[in-house]
Amino acid sequence: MSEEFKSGFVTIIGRPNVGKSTLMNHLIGQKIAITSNKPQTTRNRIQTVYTDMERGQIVFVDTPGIHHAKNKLGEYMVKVAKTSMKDVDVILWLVEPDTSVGSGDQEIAKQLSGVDIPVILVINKVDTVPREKILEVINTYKELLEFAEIVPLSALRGQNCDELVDCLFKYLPEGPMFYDEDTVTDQPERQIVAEIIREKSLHALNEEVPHGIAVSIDQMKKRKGKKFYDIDATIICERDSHKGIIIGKQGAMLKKIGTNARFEIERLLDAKVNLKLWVKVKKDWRDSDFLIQNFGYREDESDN
Ligand SMILES: Nc1nc2c(ncn2[C@@H]2O[C@H](COP(=O)(O)OP(=O)(O)OP(=O)(O)O)[C@@H](O)[C@H]2O)c(=O)[nH]1
Ligand SMILES: [Mg+2]
Repeated sequence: MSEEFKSGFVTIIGRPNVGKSTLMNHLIGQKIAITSNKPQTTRNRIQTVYTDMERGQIVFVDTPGIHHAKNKLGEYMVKVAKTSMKDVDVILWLVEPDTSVGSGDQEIAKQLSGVDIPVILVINKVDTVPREKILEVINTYKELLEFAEIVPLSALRGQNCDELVDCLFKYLPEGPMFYDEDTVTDQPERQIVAEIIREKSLHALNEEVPHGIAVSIDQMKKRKGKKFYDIDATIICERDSHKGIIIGKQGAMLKKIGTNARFEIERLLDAKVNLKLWVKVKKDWRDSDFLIQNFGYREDESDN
């Protein structure tokens, strides 16, 4: 270990769908957080660890997108994101490469103006705009807030991501290794499995259905002496009509979700998987404190 080993916490915040989870996955080189083209994909604080034995260790915190909450789950998610800005060494604020700053980003800028932690602005998705536009976006945001750095990149393509890591090490203090070299995330395997099933549901379903979905793992057992898991999971939705859509004609939709999820879970666990999926309706669960907590979205998780 070198003398100037650095370490610290870096939170990733921004509006929904700007690419926070995609960026974190790319930086650590592994898919831990689920992603989708639907806003409000991430619901919890997800911590991952990047270790460079020469330079240091970065603990990334992926957070739910900050939005105007319409139900209790949304309020919980926004609270998780806002709380994550406390007690960190660097804040990464991700935005779209857009010169018109919406009210959501204006609001985030206001919040950030009060913190004395270095804020790095990440202009993501630069692969979607011409080069000239990037400069304009930089200038637009410069007028909004003072940033420690501004880094344009593409999380999806991995463009300029190494530069971001270099930048981060500039702002991290000297410090110890918080986690051993092999630690990648604080997420239990069971939780990642549930999230993979939710991701495949998000990918397969349209309109309002995916937002009202939660996944619970009812059983996850490894067969003795074998690389084989039996997993029972339930997809919870908010209405009978949604249940019908999730199951699909002769079970086709549920089968598709199950097949896609199983494929990825097998890779994660490095084992064969027998996945059984069920669908249950819990009316308006996103507005029930009891059910929200029951599905693993707990206040105490937003406080640490
Ligand atoms: N073209 C392009 N698309 C990207 C890039 N980064 C992310 N995306 C896409 O943007 C969508 C949202 O990505 P996520 O990583 O789920 O976004 P998020 O900010 O975590 O979203 P929430 O969890 O809902 O707050 C996905 O379809 C990604 O593939 C990028 O650099 N370029
Ligand atoms: Mg996300």
